[in-house]
Amino acid sequence: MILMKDIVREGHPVLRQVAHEVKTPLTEQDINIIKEMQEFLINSQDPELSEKYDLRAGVGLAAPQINIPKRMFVIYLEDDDERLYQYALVNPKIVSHSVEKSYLTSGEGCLSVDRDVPGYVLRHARVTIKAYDALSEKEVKLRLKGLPAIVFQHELDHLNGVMFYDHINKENPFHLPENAIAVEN
Ligand code: LHY
Ligand code: NI
Repeated sequence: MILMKDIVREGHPVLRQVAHEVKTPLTEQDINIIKEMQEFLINSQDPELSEKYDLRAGVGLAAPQINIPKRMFVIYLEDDDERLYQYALVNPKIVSHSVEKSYLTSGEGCLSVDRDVPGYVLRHARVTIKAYDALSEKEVKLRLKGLPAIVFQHELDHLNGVMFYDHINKENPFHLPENAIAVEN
């Protein structure tokens, strides 16, 4: 079972590495890693289990965050309409995206960052993704917007050694371009 002590924190070199492509279909070992990562997110959102194991609630987790430099991540998130976004994506790629940007009004955080970093993180408002989906064991094409699109881009960044605060404007952390879409979470 993955616990907070297993999640590497900023300063660890794996978080700055470009993660390796993964061979598909997955090995049993890779499937197990993905299952553990999904279990972590589900437990972290469960009031009793998160308290019992002292887990910080999360909606996304990338393999490099548990010191596995492979291109895979999991997302487990319910949106306002109670739609569940549950994905275990391998070798994900953005194949197209909107010109329009969006940002989380509360800023972003990260399970690998134990401090508050103020500022807006501008993301593509809409993305089209291709990936191997470990749940269906198929190549999938997804279109995401709103919070799921933001979480996807945050996790994809982890596969490329990028942290959310790399995107924050240094002179003016709360600077917004015209027409950026505000996303609440
Ligand atoms: N998890 C964050 C979490 O709280 C992801 C996230 C994404 C937070 C966007 C806020 C905005 O679930 C991670 O840090 N995973 O990498
Ligand atoms: Ni993160």
